Amino acid sequence: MNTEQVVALFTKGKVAESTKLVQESIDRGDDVELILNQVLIKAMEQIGDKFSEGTIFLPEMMVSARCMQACLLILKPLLNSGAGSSGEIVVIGTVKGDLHDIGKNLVATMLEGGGFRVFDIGIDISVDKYVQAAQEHNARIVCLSSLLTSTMPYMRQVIEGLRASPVGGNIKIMVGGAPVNEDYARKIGADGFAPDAGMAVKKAKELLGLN
Ligand code: B12
Repeated sequence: MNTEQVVALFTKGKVAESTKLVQESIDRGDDVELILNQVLIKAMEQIGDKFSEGTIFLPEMMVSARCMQACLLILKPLLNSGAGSSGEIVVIGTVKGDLHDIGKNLVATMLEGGGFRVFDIGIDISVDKYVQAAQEHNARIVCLSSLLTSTMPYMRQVIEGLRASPVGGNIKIMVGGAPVNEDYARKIGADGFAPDAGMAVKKAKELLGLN
């Protein structure tokens, strides 16, 4: 299985063939993290690039997302192998105006695998909803995801809203998503950033002084 094959299947919306390819790769004994990071996520990046170049359009991006989600369902139990439960509570969501959730879902899965209790509050989440969820679930960490340069600035508003809320003193805020980086995270006042779901688990533990 290689990235080009996956891009071709994904952009044609071939769900059954895509999942078959992933299953065969697992059955051959290929490393699950390699399948995820070196093939599937790379394929999604290339699909994004093709969209930017104008060689594919929104429908292809939409069917690709459907294929990716089906493949992740197969990988999920293998990624989420559990590494000792801290039981610390995380609230995670994608910020207002942004509907991308594949990366957020992966981060949630990996955090669960890392022993956290995760409340995924979905996509298009306003400041008020983050604050409400953080209070309701007594969260130690709140995670914000943004995939659009147009929704990144909203993360700052969420951070300010959370800090000003009654639970503000007690929570750590972690941000991520393809256009986000360490510098930006620091600039908007986040406690932490991670470039991918695996690193997100390490960062979450570090923020709470676990390990
Ligand atoms: C799939 C996809 C879609 C799907 C989303 C389906 C879904 N359910 O999520 C659909 C078709 C709906 C879509 C819509 C749009 N999209 Co889109 N999309 C993508 C694409 C191809 C892949 C994203 C993805 O799933 N990647 C795979 C996952 C696993 O990676 P990830 O999200 O980056 O997450 C990883 C890390 O970033 C990190 N992470 C993510 N969140 C968090 C959170 C925390 C706390 C931490 C620590 C880490 C972390 O960990 C993850 C796992 O390793 C990207 C291309 C790209 N390069 O990102 C474009 C892309 C993001 N989309 C883009 C655009 C423009 C759009 C639209 C505006 C298109 C349109 N004209 O309508 C709409 C916007 C809709 C909206 N309001 O949100 C642009 C954004 C450009 C920009 N400058 O902002 C991109 C970059 C494509 C491009 N190159 O032009 N899209």
